[in-house]
Amino acid sequence: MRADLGSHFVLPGPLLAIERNGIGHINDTFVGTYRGSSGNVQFVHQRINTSVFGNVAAVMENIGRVTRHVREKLESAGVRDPERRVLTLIQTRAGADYYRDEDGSYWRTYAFIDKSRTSNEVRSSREAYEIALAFGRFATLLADLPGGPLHETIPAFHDTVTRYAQLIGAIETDVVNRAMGVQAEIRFAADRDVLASDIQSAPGARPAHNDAKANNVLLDADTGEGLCIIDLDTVMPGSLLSDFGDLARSAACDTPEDERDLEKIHVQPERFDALARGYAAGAASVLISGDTGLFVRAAKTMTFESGIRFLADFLNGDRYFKIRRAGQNLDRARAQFALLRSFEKHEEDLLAGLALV
Ligand code: ADP
Ligand code: GN1
Ligand code: MG
Repeated sequence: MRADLGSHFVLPGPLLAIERNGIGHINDTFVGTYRGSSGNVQFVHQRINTSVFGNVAAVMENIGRVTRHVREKLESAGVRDPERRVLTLIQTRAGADYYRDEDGSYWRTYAFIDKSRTSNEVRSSREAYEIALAFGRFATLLADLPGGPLHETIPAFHDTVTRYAQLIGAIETDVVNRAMGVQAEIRFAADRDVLASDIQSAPGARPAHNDAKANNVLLDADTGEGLCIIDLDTVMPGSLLSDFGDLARSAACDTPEDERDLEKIHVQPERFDALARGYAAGAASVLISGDTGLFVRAAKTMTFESGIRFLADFLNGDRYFKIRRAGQNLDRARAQFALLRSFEKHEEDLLAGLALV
């Protein structure tokens, strides 16, 4: 990040420090510390990944609409600390929500939400509940978003049939000669492509988050409460069941997404129950009858979809998801497939638990 980036946004000055945050797989995130009139203030600067998001204006229009709508609703409901419960876009000096620099990179800036943390590996059922409740409430807050449908920022994003076809394309092209080494994974996926008939079409298109994994919620560092939903690039028409499925694949077990010891990857039924209860409580007014009964199917579908996306990216030479070591996308795919096996094994138990939600 260039040191003068902040000068293009309405920020206090001068810049004292920049730190990189390495969590996400897509964008480049930095935290800038600035000297304000009453102490130091931090902001999040994000470079938007334009190979993933071809239409930055559409992404930013969606985020602007969603964050302003949520902010208004929180304020009119008299909720405490609204500025900690929704992202706040900082405007550029020209009055826009994003800035294009001299190199052609696109940047946005958010107010930094202090005393918060994200959880990559969920620590407890209570934490799982809080994360799910926050995503459920977010769905409720978006239900009456005015102004027509949001832009579709990535076409067919959770269309599992298309995702499977993309995997087949990657196998056939085999640009980096990796297909021979992953025959077992390819067979595993082929045996399960029935999942491609699926949850996405069930409730009809409505505003959804579409990247509802556990670490896209900021938790209050002191109380553990789910505070703020982040990573809004894919907020667009979708399915709440996809969102629940993403939550379940990322928070119903306590291993990292790229865990290499597959023996360690198990669904924890009490975590899954906590996620189902939390999501159902937060989204009670927007879930339709029968949705909760599809939560296990949603979890399996999204775990499968994530696995085939990681596998396809491995075959394509790791061009989409950032990797920090060779083979990481293959490890991620294998871990998702192990998790899918575990969902299959526990299916009856999980369904029985859902009857109580
Ligand atoms: P990516 O799209 O790359 O996943 P995210 O938008 O999820 O990027 O942000 C990456 C990380 O940056 C988050 O996991 C979180 O730790 C931190 N972060 C993002 N926005 C904020 C914010 N407004 N306040 C505090 N931390 C933030
Ligand atoms: C990406 O940006 P991040 O890391 O929250 C991806 C999701 C995947 C996820 C897998 C735009 O999310 O779809 O489920 O990685 N985001 C995009 O961890 O493709
Ligand atoms: Mg993220």
